[in-house]
Amino acid sequence: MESIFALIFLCVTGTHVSSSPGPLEDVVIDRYDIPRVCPREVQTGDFVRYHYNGTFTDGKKFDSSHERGAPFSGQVGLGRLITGLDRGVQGMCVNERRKVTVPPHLAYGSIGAGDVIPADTVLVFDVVLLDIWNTEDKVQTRTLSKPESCKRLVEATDFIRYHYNGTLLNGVPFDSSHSRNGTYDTYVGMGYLIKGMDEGLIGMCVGETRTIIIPPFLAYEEKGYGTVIPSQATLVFEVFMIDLFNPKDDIAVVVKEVPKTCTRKTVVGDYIRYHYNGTFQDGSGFDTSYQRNTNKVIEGLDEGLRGMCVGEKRVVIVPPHLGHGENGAKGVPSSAVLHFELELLDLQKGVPDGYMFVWLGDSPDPLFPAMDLNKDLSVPLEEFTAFINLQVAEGTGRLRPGMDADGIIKDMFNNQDRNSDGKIVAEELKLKVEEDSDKARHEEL
Ligand SMILES: *[C@@H]1O[C@H](CO)[C@@H](O)[C@H](O)[C@H]1NC(C)=O
Ligand SMILES: *[C@@H]1O[C@H](CO)[C@@H](O)[C@H](O)[C@H]1NC(C)=O
Ligand SMILES: *[C@@H]1O[C@H](CO)[C@@H](O)[C@H](O)[C@H]1NC(C)=O
Ligand SMILES: *[C@@H]1O[C@H](CO)[C@@H](O)[C@H](O)[C@H]1NC(C)=O
Ligand SMILES: [Ca+2]
Ligand SMILES: [Ca+2]
Repeated sequence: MESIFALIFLCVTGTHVSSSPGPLEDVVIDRYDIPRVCPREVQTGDFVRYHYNGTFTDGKKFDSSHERGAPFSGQVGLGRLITGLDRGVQGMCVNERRKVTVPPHLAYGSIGAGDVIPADTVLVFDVVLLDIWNTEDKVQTRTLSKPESCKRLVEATDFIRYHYNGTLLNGVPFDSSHSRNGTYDTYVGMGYLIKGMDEGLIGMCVGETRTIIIPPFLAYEEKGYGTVIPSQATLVFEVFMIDLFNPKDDIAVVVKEVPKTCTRKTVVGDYIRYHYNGTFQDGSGFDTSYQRNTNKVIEGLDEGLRGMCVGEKRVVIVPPHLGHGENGAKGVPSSAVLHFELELLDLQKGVPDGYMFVWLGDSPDPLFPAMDLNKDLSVPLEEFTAFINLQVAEGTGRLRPGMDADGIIKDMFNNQDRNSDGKIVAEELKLKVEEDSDKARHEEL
């Protein structure tokens, strides 16, 4: 079509005389299908993409973009189209259908075009507009919905997770994060995305839905993308922001409530019991629980639990690099920021890693006579239990907090009762003590 029109355009610029009676002076436009919403109309200088069928007035087809296998793309009003079509698509909006009847002097004149179009022929073009853009265009964004409070806006170098639906300007979808069952996760403003997306995502907040319209020169340009994005296509993204952080972020601690009396604050190694509500940035919950052991929590939470007193409530925000990272965890997606509402319920000084019982001062020396409370040279479990509980009660020893004391004591007893006859004798304890000083074993007396 382009080549025919270019050829003919040259011919048409000469004098033209209409020979048939009652000739058309100008193009006749029948806008037979106009979309309800028409945000933009074609103007001279715009680039357009459209499908068309070209017929004679008797309905016989002489050309069709469908038969050529691709819609026509070109710039309006600069002589790349026949004059009739340059005029005929003016004021058109995307998805509009119109019938443009072009008199010969605005088409192929008295010369015609090869053996396709005879001289002095009126042409009828059925046109549907698919895309419209201009080199002056900018990325357009429009917020569709947004949470009332927005603590933080997307900035360049942030890492974000979002859902999106991508369509062409005429509404035909080309891609969606939902089709992959996961969010799209990326750095923003660092060139990993098409230029228009890098720009259009800036300033969004978590929970916001935004439409981003990107002209082709800030998207996939002439190349297009695969079979889904044509050359020179305007792209429309609807984006829902799920999560946002910066790799430079540290944890954030917001103290909500501190009790009046606070005798001691948590330090590393303490045994604590706390309640927490875990949520993502969008407010959905991932976990609620009591947690017992600070050794096993994620780095950011471990840090966020320090310096807390019993009864205190705080919120700790943990970026993924101090949380479950790129791998995520059960119920936690890759690269998720975590919010914890914490309440400290109980705090006890702990025992060193790997120990079940520690002496707080010097241990009795010799140990066996001290353990053998009734001096019968034998220590059964009951006596051993009484001895250990006595140390705890008198403050000379401490059992690992947060565990079943009887269970720990039984384990300790079994460990000393070498021959498993249900009692410890002096010889067994001596063996054990020697072994321990050799191997510096954990967890025992
Ligand atoms: C052109 O003809 C095809 C069928 O051959 C039809 O699908 C299409 O709607 C017609 N009109 C336009 C503007 O493409
Ligand atoms: C997404 O999930 C649906 C249903 O759970 C499944 O049929 C589909 O194969 C999944 N797609 C991908 C890309 O994982
Ligand atoms: C995208 O489309 C899906 C379903 O087709 C819809 O649930 C979702 O809200 C749309 N928008 C975004 C930003 O994902
Ligand atoms: C967790 O959520 C429940 C229900 O909303 C609330 O009653 C409780 O105080 C919260 N716990 C913490 C530690 O904030
Ligand atoms: Ca005894
Ligand atoms: Ca024994």
